[in-house]
Order: sequence, then C-alpha cells, then structure tokens
Amino acid sequence: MKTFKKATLALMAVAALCSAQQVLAKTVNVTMTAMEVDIQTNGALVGGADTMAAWTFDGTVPGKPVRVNEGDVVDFTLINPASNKNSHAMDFHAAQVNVLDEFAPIKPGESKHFKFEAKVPGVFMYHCGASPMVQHIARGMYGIIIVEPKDTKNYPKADREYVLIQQQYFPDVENYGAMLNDANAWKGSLINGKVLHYDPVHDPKGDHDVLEAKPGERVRIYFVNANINLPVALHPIASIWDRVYINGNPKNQLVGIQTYNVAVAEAVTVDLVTPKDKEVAGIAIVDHSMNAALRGAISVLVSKKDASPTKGKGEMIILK
Ligand SMILES: [Cu+2]
Repeated sequence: MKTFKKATLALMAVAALCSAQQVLAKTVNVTMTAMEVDIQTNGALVGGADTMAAWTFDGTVPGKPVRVNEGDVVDFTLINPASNKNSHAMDFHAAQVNVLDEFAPIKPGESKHFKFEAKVPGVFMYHCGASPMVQHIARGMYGIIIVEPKDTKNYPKADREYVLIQQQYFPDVENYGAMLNDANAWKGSLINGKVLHYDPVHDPKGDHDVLEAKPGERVRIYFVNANINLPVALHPIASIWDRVYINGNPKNQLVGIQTYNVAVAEAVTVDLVTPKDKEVAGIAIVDHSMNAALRGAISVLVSKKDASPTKGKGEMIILK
C-alpha cells in the first residue's frame, strides 16, 4: 500500500512538472517602423475621402497583431525613419515599465529599443503615445497584443479566431482640436481600418470581405476599442456571446451575454458558437450604438459548410 502511495505521489509530481513546463518562456523580437502613408478607408461612404493621410506602424491600419505567451519577453524596436515629419512612440498596454523611458517619443531618424515581460495574460491595445496622442491614434497608430494564458483549463480551444479593432473615423485628421472638442467631428467607424470593412450588405457595390466559419464552430473574436472618445456596445446580431473574457483573461469570465460594453482603450475576448443545425447562418457583429453601427461598425460572419479553410486561422486572424 505504502509503495503504491509513493508511486502515485511521484507520478503526480512528474505530471505537475510537465504541465508547468508545457509553455517555456521565450524572447520574442518585434520590430515596427513608423510610416506616414495614405491608406484606403472607404471613408467616402460616410462623407469623407476614400484615402486617409495615415500615420501607421508598418504601413497598415491597424498595425500587425503581436502574439506571445504569458511570461515571454517582448524585445521591441521602433524605427522612425528620417523621411517622416513627426515624432512617434510605442505604448504597449501589456507592459509595466516607465512611461518617461520606454514609452517616450523618438524623432525622425531615431530608433528605440526596450524589453518587457508579458506577465499578465489577455488582450491589450498598443498605440503611439506621441503628442498629440489623440491625433496619432486617430490617424491609425494602434493594434493588439495577445498574451496567451498559461492556465487554459477554463478556456476552450477556438475553431477560428478573428481580430476586430474599431476606431472613430475623422475625415479631417489635421484638426485634432475638433477630435477633443467637437462631438460631431467623427463621421464613421473604421473596423480594421475601413468603414463597413466586412459588410457587403450595407454597401453591395464595394469590395467587402466577410468573416467565415463552419456550422457548430467556436469563433473567438479579439476586440479592441481604439475609439478616441466613445465606448462600444459589442453585440452579435442573431447570436449570443457564449463567453466573454474581460480583458481577454479566462479568469475574468462571463457567460450568455447579449451585449458587452467595451470602454475606450479596453480590449476583450468574446466567443460565439455558430448554429450547428443551420446549413447557412449570417451573424452581424456590431457596435449596437446606432450612430456607430450605421456609419461603419458592422462585420458580417457567415457560417456555412464550405467555409474557407484558411480564414480565421494563422495569419488570417486579421482579414485585409
Ligand atoms: Cu505616432
């Protein structure tokens, strides 16, 4: 009996050691270049122009998703080429550092390097913090960092994953005073940089992609509210959030939620499960604040048997 107990204890110890070592911390190198370029926005749909004189990380709005595991060290370099006209900076919400040091702006022609350990799991915004910050965010300098949790026992595996980042669209990006003082200065909502980016219903003439999944799949959305001033009432039309992970941390979990209110600069992970018994189902992920939804914040998810095998997987968690 004693020998049996000892053997059991030894096995338990080995199992605990194995699970602790499942995800080994590593250093992840991330380099971004501040690029001041024009990007397509579909802004003409809401009374603006189709291109915006954007400021970006690496030429896209939003910047590329950064994905690491809890405990990893992010080794980050920001390059501000001499051809730019403005100072830029990086503020990772997943970092606990010194705002006056790591997050300080650099001038054109300079670069900045810093490291931080991603200690807290979840989803976090990143953005440029150079002054005036309102303008650097409104012109497109933001993105998401996903810090995968070590503890996954109450975190079911998703079949598909998508990143959606919402931002208020200001046709006049030079007038940052109006962004702060004029509640009517914003004219639309950008989802991953475009008005109605994934909605072919409200603008059938445009070139709009859709999110896809198969019936019965768990679809995980990593959502960031990159608005300047407004919260987002995140709702899936014709579905219910099966789970809401506040700040993307499985330890902060809600179930069966119709609408989740996302504060400015908050990020959240939400799951829905597409109907198993329907061959085709459309679900619209919206900001249920009507002035935002009807001006761009609608993303269509189509559930169907012959869904794309690549959408919502790997690099395709963010659809261009
Ligand atoms: Cu900037």
